[in-house]
Amino acid sequence: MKLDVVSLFPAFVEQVVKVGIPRKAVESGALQFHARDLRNYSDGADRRVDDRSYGGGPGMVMEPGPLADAIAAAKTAIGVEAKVIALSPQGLPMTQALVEQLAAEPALVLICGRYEGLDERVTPLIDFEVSLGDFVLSGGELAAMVLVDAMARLLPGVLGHEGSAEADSFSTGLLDHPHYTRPPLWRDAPVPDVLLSGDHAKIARWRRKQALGATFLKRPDLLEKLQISRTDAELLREFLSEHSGEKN
Ligand code: 9D3
Repeated sequence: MKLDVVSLFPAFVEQVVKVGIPRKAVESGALQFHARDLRNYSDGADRRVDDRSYGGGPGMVMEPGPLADAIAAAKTAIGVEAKVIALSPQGLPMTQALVEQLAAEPALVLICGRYEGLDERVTPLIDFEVSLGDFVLSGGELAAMVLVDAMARLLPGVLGHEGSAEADSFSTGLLDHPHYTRPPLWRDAPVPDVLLSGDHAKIARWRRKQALGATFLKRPDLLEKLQISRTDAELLREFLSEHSGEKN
């Protein structure tokens, strides 16, 4: 996939592909990434890309001209049909389903807003807006970096089986089960016997039960969206009877 990110802080946005899985995605060729400096598309010698808001009020607005030119340059550089996505507080909430849909695109142009937002007249250039959620950031850069990270791990060949996407929380619709590693006894806390048993069917059943229980306790909203099977309902009953009287 090809990504071009338009921002006033391209050196910041670039950091997302300097580490971890997004870096691997670039190194393997699964991801072609470019951070584009919006200031290079300023129409003044001052490199300004914002101006005061018509109608008054505090805060600056991003001018349409530099944004339009930067988007056009990004599309030319990409060379194939690319969707344009603005990261904005007004956008669709970012979910795994949306990330999966976007990761399947051949190319995307991501627009990071600053100040109060973009001049409304650039909306015809934008396919849709994406938000990280209902809290206030100082700009779109971190949201773009989150989206890049979440997409990179879904690109073909990027993850080995250590993260096969279908085992992911939110792909199953449940929270993850607990994990344990050595030592088998640590500060009086043992690893559950079942995990040392070598009985893979029993382990899978235990993990499913823990995932259902954790989701019930911490994210009941996720459970309500799911069609609970009879075996899952039984596993959840077991979990609750085994955990009655616990704080968490
Ligand atoms: C005075 C009105 N502002 C505060 C509510 C509006 C406002 C404009 C621009 C608030 C935040 C921003 C900058 N935020 C983003 O660009 C942004 C964002 C966010 O703030 N929260 C969640 N997701 C995103 S994606 C981009």
